[in-house]
Amino acid sequence: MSAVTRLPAWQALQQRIDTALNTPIKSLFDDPARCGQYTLKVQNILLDISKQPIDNDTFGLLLQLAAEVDIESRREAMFNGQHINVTEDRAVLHTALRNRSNTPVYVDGEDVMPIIEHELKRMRVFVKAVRSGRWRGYSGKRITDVVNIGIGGSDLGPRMVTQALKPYADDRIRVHFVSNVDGVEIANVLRELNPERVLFVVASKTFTTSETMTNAQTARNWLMASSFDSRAVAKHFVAVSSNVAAVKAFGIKPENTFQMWDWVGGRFSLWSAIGLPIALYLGFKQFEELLQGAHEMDLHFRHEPLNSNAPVWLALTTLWNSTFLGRQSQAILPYDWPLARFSAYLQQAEMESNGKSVDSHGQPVPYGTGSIIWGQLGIDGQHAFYQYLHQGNAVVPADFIGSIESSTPVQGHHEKLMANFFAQTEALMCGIDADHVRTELAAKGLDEARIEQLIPHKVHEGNRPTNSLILDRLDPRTLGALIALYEHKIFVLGSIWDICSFDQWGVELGKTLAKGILPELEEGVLREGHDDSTASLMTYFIEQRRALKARE
Ligand code: G6Q
Repeated sequence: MSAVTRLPAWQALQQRIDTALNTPIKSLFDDPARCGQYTLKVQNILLDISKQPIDNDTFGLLLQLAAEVDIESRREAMFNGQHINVTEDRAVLHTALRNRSNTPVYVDGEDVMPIIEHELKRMRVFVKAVRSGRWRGYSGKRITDVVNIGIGGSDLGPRMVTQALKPYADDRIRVHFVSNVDGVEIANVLRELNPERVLFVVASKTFTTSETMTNAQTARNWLMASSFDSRAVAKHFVAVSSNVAAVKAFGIKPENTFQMWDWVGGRFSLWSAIGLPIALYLGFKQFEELLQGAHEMDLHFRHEPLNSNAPVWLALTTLWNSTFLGRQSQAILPYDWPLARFSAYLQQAEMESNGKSVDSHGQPVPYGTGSIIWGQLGIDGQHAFYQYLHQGNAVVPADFIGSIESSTPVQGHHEKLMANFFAQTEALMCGIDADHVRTELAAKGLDEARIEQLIPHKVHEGNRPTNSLILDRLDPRTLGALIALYEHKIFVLGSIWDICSFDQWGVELGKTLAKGILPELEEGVLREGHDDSTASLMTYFIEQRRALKARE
């Protein structure tokens, strides 16, 4: 038995599983206090967890469990720069990147705030130069397009945020993203652009990531083909990295290189210079608003008691559904078009962080950890996969996210959108029983035999858990808070599961194998040691490629 499963609250929670599975969620509302009790308003975000299979006793025990694993001390350890990323022996300080309180944050005895402020200042100056047109391309033309070249944590955050805050952008700068090593992506992006007016941001903490380096080289060649002068690189390339030497070797000058540090994890890095495309697209003031919103959520998370702490609440709903009730996936369903990429963003944040099966001491964990995160815009999902959510034989807890005010109001649209938000969460919880279906079909004049035949197909069992998050509006500050809310949720879950949420060793093996396989594909010669299946697929690929080339 692991240490956490021996805790009194964990043991008591196990005794609550049957009750939770056999109590209709809607019956919990017999308690008239429930709505108020399970709703929190933090900054511009209303969080309602009342539609969860969590009664007062269970919630009390979940909070007790959070206290028994000493979330408070773990939280302080993170904010105070202790090396909570134990396997990489690093601090985890994305919170310092958005610390707007003018207070020091120490890593190994050194206050990191001055270097953060310094880098922010450099970003501000650079963003102003580009957006004002003072920074010009090699032929003297102003920059109109920014292309971020990066992948994973160096792509998903800025890509999601720039889409989410599009209504706050002016038309000075367009922004594009290239992450995939499939040449189709970069070719599609470059086809639309004029090399004299493009700024490439090569975003890579390590500056060794093969996809990013390949794309950066292709972009460089594309620029050279138009400028015929390697000095043009200085006008059209900047980098964000912690590997200054590799950036220099690529040909980007130190003055065009923005720093990040080893205590910033890739998937938590949009608050650093990795957010440069966001600032270039929206202006630095809006970027600062994003930081401010996240900082305010940090203050809430750090100082609010567990029983009124939004990230803790969100984490406990997932813990209960996944680890105790065995629901392995979770859907993220925004009813706010700008959040179209939010579930893709959270997919990395949660799954790379908490997709672990050993605890911080390297022992196998005997309970379910990180959920499978998936989703897309709710309205589109309704016409695609909601059938499964309502009547599939696995229960998928879902977070619904909507806003009071649309960031781009269009007459007659927003109420229709939100009517669906409320309808779906109501339907998922309340369902519709056989009597209801019978009455409905009888009213339509169907005969009894047909009615009985249809009933099992039309019954919705309901009892499907959802959280509702309602934002005042999706502005930069609120988005910052929303992202930070989920980041801290991930931290709380990792702390309870006692796993290291800040490493990602599981992505290494495939990368290493790909490095070995590349020369085999290029040279067309297989080395020993592949399993039979992979060897025969590679042989097929090599032969087909040879045949293709022979035909060219
Ligand atoms: C995130 C991961 C990973 C990383 C990418 C890109 O937490 O570490 O997604 O961001 O692999 O790495 P580089 O920024 O080093 O290119």
